[in-house]
Amino acid sequence: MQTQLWRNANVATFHGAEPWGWIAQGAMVTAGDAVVWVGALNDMPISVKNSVMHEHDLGGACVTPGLIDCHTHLVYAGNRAREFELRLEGATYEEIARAGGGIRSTVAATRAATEDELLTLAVARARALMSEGVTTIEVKSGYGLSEADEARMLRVARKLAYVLPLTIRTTFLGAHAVPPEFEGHTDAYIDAVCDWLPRLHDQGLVDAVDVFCERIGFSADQTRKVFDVAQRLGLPVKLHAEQLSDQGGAALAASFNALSCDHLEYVSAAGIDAMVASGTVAVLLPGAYYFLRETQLPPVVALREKGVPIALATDHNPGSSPTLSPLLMMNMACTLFRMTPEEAWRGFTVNAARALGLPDRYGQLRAGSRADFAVWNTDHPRDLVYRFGHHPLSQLVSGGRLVGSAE
Ligand code: DI6
Ligand code: FE
Repeated sequence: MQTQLWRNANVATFHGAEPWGWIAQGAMVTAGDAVVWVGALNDMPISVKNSVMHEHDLGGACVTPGLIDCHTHLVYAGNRAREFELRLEGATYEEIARAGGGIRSTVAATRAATEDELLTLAVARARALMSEGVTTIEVKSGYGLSEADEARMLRVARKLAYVLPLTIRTTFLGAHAVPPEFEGHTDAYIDAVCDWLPRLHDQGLVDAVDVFCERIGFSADQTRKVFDVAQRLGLPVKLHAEQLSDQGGAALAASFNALSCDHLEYVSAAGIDAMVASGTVAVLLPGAYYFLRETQLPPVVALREKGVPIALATDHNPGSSPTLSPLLMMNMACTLFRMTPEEAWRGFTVNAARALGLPDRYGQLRAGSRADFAVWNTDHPRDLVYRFGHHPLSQLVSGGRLVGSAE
């Protein structure tokens, strides 16, 4: 197991009481896939120093935990550029969905693709996320909408972790839309989803369960049916909640101790209180807010005042958030949602880890953490939130291995 010293760095650990968990003129020692020591170089214990076999001089660069994208729909085929034009001409996202476009058009393209084609497309997208420092990705199903097609999507997501040096968490989102063969039979479709879930779980394909709880998706009662099955199987739940309207989804999800409620533009005060009580993370998705030209802001001030942890994610998907830039999402979280740059960073690191129910070795840099980190061409991570459209990653380390560099 190689012990490596990464010195001459400013480290944002997101651990401890300091803003940013900041360590100026810091150094980090990794052994195998773990961080064994982080601190000011002068404080390094002699025993740690003596164990070092290899040194990297980072030249005063800034180091952060590897980013965690805790909400993506990364596996799909086709694109929805035409739908974008229709929306610019005046059609709304909901109108397009009700007319059979939207999610359903991506379902048709995804069903028509082979598993290898889906993997090739997803790998390219995952690489783009890695080029902005991502080392962990949550991937949802939801464009298959049959047992076999959902299984295929989840298998492709699992394969990503073999093809690329990433941690992948899969989420079953069978209840994303009603497929054409169940048109007009939403309750029967929910029964089918509840029937598939135990078998998908048996195949080791599911880490968590999600539902699109929305006027154009599924009701709170239908959501509860799916969550009941998840709970019986011991699977954690999360929810697409109150993106376009208040359906009481956040309170329902909280009653199942949901890991996260995502979107939340229309969440009520009661919904927030329920999330506080259950320790549920709020995942805000500025890409979808921006791309759908929404005007109802998520209640950042109330979430902050009540102490709800806030995570951010790309929500990468072809319909409402076709972005692969976590750094741009951080910038938008500040400009659009009035979050602080430090909050934005915590949203893609420590709080994103929590939103995925990952052990605390993810999303922070301290002794015992997984050695997932990014080295940036700047001296402070606030600089990466302020700029946009740059390519500031210098090196990416996943599980202690250098997996990408700008050189
Ligand atoms: N909310 C979203 O933002 C995506 N799914 C969801 O439930 C949109 C998915 C799509 O339009 O394809
Ligand atoms: Fe989503």
